[in-house]
Amino acid sequence: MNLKGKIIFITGASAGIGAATALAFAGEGARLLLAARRAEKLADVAKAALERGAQNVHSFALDVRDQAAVKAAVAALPAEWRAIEVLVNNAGLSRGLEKLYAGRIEDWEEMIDTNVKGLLYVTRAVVPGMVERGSGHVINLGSTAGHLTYPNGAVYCASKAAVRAINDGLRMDVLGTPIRVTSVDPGMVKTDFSLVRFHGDAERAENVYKGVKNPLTGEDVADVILWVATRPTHVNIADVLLTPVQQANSLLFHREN
Ligand code: 8X3
Repeated sequence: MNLKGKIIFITGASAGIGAATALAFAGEGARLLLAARRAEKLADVAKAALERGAQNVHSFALDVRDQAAVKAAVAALPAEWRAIEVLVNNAGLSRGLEKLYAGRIEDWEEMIDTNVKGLLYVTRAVVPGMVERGSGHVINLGSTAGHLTYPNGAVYCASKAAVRAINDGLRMDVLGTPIRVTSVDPGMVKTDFSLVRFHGDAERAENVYKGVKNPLTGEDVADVILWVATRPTHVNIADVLLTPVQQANSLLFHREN
């Protein structure tokens, strides 16, 4: 599908995979709807996207955990921004890496509220318009963690397993419409992901990537997201699992000293 002039809605677009995805779609001459909690960071992404070739950018602050805010933000979109062609449900995070019985309940709430409930709220707000217009594509950000649980990560892994189930369920529920539904499931990606997970502990975050040659970048994942979106409209890519070459699954890495 040619994305020139098409409206692409990306959540969590202020950094990492979200920001890289905004730039990738910008290169196709798309129109970008960018949302994230940090509005000031979004302004930088918007500027870069326009320089990269985006036809237009409309960005707004949004916390996907706030159901009323999600509903209101989508309802308040200017008329010329309503026909969303691609929704990239990217907003998500991990918090903590502890045994389940020692985990911080606030961390669990944040992951489940963002990765699962937030994704559902945005989907619920956007997909009816796609069905009505008879066109659209929902791209969910899953994870290798949704395919194989790792120790100390039960809740994050559960949230990504939920994304898998929601992705599959939505695809069944839009059957009979032209809507496409895809999950893009990366393994190790070098972004602020680990820094966020460890509440800003840079040393602990850096250790995650230690010895892993060439982890994925946000751009690598954005490239796959763009690929699934640009397939012919009769082709639905259900799921893409991608890792760095030195990662076999969410438990097994090759690390060099
Ligand atoms: C990111 C992959 O293994 O760090 O979703 O949880 S992992």
